[in-house]
Amino acid sequence: MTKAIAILHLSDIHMGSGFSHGRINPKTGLNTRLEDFVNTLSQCIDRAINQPVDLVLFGGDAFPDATPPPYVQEAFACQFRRLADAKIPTVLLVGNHDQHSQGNGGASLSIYRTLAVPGFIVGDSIKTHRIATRNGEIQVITLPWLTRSTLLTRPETEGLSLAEVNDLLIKKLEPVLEAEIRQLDRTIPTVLLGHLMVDRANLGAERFLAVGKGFTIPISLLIRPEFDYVALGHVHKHQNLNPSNDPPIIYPGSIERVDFSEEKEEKGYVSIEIAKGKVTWEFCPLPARPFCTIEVDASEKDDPQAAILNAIAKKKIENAVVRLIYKIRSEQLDAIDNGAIQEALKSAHSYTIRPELVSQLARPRLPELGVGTSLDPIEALKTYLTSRDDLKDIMPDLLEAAQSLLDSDRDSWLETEEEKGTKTQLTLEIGE
Ligand SMILES: [Mn+2]
Repeated sequence: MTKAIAILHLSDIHMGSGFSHGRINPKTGLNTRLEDFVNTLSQCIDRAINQPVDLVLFGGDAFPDATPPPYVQEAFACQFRRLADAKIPTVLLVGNHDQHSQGNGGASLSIYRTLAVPGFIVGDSIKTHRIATRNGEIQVITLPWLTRSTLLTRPETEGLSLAEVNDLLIKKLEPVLEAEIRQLDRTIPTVLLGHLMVDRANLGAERFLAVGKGFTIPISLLIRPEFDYVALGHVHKHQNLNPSNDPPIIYPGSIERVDFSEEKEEKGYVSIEIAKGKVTWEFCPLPARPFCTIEVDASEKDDPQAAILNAIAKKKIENAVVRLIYKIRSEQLDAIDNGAIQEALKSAHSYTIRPELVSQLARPRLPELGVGTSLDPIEALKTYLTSRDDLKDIMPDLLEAAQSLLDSDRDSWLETEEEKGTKTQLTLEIGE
């Protein structure tokens, strides 16, 4: 009977994001959301040290981007350093948010290799790492977020549609992965650690968060008898893509809610026991801060204020990040007492209030987009984006993504210009 190796698998930390959902803690001077992320991460690390586990696998996306402010990097490093102190081997996989996309800028996590942190491995290439743990050896194949520049040259993709580029990438990836699989030691357990979008994944929040930069991997590439466990990152909603568990193909999901799209998702990490040919895993929930959306249509109510207060009273808002969205008619504006609404929301951790005027919703907000004017979809999108100052930075990417969608005959999540630095959001919620 061989000993089992205990692994803690976590992913998508995104430390430093969502500051708009927090406030400054007067005691520390830090945004409370940074403190939340540090708190949940520290609970993962506590578990790893207290159990103790033999190996920690991080599935990628440490920060919102590759150049986080120093104090955010430090907060992250302080937690992972505890693993190094406890002599727990750790693999840090590079996700799409960790890659610097301007040229060959490296990744935010590469510093851990540069500093030669004992026991730390940075997974920024497709490679097999043989790791000696307290309970035996294990091999981990790292498969970081792939961009088309990883596997393809520019001339190869010239003139190809997005779908064709996607297919070509998969064709290139297959033999590379196969080569790693061929040289595996069949006598010790094997984990594939990948930051990727699997075609079977239920997108959850990443759909809104990062966009479809990059391509989709068919699950058949991951269901291999050579793998005892497939540890994934990228999708923020926890899920097992292979319920028959041969092998388990697991997204642990993010450890904290990054935005409101994750409101209803449970957050946590995965604890694994692995021996060659035998694996068990368990999702371990983390006390992530709750998010709460309160939507009220008060436009048909005699007493809109009472309707809004009622809706607030029905929800558990204590210590939650709350957003109140209510609809009223412009004639009802005088009946709204903002002070009283704010008082009712006082126990929330933070809140935003968004009134929507029904009469205003009924007619187009941009005259250029009104009835009787005909615009092609791109012109219409341009007009809309020009009116949105907050989207100005990503406007070129959005237009390009929209054009690609129009050009391709099927939905494709592949971007056309990998060199673009900004994160494009393909799923534009008009009116959001
Ligand atoms: Mn990601």
